[in-house]
Amino acid sequence: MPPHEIAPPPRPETRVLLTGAAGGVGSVLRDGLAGRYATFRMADRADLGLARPGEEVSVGDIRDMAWCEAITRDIDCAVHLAAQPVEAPWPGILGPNIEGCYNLFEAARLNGVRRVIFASSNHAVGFHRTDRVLDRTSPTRPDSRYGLSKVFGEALGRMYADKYGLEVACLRIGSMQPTPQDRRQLATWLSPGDLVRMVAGLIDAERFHFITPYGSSHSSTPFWTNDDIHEVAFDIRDSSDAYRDADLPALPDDLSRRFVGGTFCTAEFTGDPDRID
Ligand code: 15L
Repeated sequence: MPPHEIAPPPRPETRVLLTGAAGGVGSVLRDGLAGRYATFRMADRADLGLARPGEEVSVGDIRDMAWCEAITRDIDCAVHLAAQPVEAPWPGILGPNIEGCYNLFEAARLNGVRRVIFASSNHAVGFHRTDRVLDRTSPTRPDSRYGLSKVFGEALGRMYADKYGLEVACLRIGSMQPTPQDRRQLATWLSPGDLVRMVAGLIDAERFHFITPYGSSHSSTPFWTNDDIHEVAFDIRDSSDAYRDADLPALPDDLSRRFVGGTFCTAEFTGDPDRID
């Protein structure tokens, strides 16, 4: 059995780009989506090693517009992961997550790429309370400069969908880990297999305009629901409930437990938690 059991693609002729292919999420997708599509182009600033069978490989910087134009050429669907992946001082966010994200969407438009799947994050909605269940109508509430950059990417995607007709999915990834690492992740955990199946579902979907699905496996204590997203039928098979009785650490304080973004919310926090409804 392949590492992540998954149905064959309805359109194997699809040409797919994966930016950030050397990262944690990217490596899982590189393995899990291998062999599915006519073109499978890996792009990263880090070493990607030799191209594997059926792959193309390109090393460059997402801040470089010429490179972005080169990697999006002859592509139907760009899966855009390349980014600073956690909170950082502003200059570390600005280059890859703002300028780089713009470059990728603009290069995709110039090259006639039909669909972009943008790796957004739960930190785009991190300052929502954990005692509510979010859906696609919930407003963004970034919990960090990193979360703010994901809101930027989502707004950029919305503009490219509405103005230029790109199909855009912003997958608000929870916590992609082999297993949940703490009690918060009983709500946010996304198994590697479900990640692969979700992204494959987004690549293979017949059509959508702009969607912001949440990326997590099943949970009986969810922070969000995808019930209202009818365009894409996700094949989610794993559940964090299998780890509910495990000896997982709780987050360190009340504040980080109160909000979806956990410790991303408490870092640098000088606000008044009771004013955040
Ligand atoms: C993210 O967006 C980060 O990229 C990842 O490192 C984790 O912090 C994850 O969110 C999470 O919230 O667990």
